[in-house]
Amino acid sequence: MNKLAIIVFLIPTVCFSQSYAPPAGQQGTTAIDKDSPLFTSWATGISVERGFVNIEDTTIEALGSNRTTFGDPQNALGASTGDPGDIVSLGDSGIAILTFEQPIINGPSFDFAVFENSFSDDYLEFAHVEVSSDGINYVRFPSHSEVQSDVQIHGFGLTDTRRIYNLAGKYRGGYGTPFDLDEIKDSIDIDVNKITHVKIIDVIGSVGESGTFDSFGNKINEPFSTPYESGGFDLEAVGVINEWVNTIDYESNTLEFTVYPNPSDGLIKIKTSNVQSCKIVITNSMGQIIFQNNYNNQKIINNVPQLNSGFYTVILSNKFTQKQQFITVK
Ligand SMILES: [Ca+2]
Ligand SMILES: [Ca+2]
Ligand SMILES: [Ca+2]
Repeated sequence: MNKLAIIVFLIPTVCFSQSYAPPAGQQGTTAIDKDSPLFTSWATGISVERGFVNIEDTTIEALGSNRTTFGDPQNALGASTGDPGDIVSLGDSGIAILTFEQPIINGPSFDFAVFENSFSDDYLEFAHVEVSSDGINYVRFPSHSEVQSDVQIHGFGLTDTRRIYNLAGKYRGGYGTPFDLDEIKDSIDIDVNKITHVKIIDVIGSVGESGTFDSFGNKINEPFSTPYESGGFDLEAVGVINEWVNTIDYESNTLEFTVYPNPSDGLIKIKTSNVQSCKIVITNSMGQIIFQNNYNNQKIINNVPQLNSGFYTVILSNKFTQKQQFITVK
């Protein structure tokens, strides 16, 4: 049973309870520290469509604009700094689309995490998270809010994060909210092993007409309105945990080596690119193998026995390709 199905199953009993992970630092949290070695890379590209300062009255302006203006979009690129000013403010229903050097894949457990800049564990602004493999078709992570939707949480109101599931902004600044592509692996519009775009969409926290919904049709009640230049979700960074590694190209493209000195007096060394595993075979001028050995992650190979004078072929190979060089021993 996937997690969504589990949530659906639990709903009748968990409504308005606190079903989900607690704040950063507490037992059972899913928050990931910005300095965690889990992160292998960070977003490298961004486009932002700013949302309104107040989507329910678009005549309201902050600093002369009815859309948010705080922070350069570039602030959301690169590693999370935990600096509350190192962000871009999305405004009501604002959108940021992040791209990456390598696609994100559905590896073990969580695959990426989104950082907001909240200064506390309970002043929380949320965003929906969607992913795409082509920049056209997006799939939204299933989310759940157990926060009541009768009384509006005001602009500086508080939220118990244990009532929130799969919305970015669940954790305070410096701690990423993680997402697991396994939850949407059956979606037909995306390839969860080749996620090229992550879209962050500010939740409109109003319990009125304009409000946005979780995956179960509940209005998501969060601080509203926030009529400031820095209103809405404040995107600080997106960190990648599981990224695509082109193993084949890596191995074949980097299969380079040098034999030195050449010519030699019979003692040679072989310098290889940092191949993960390779085999070295040395044949004499009659094609007879006079030396062979396997190596792992070895850059300098210096255990080749003394060679008698003559001509030799040094062959370096791995499971993808092979290359050779001719050497002379005087
Ligand atoms: Ca995963
Ligand atoms: Ca919002
Ligand atoms: Ca940042």
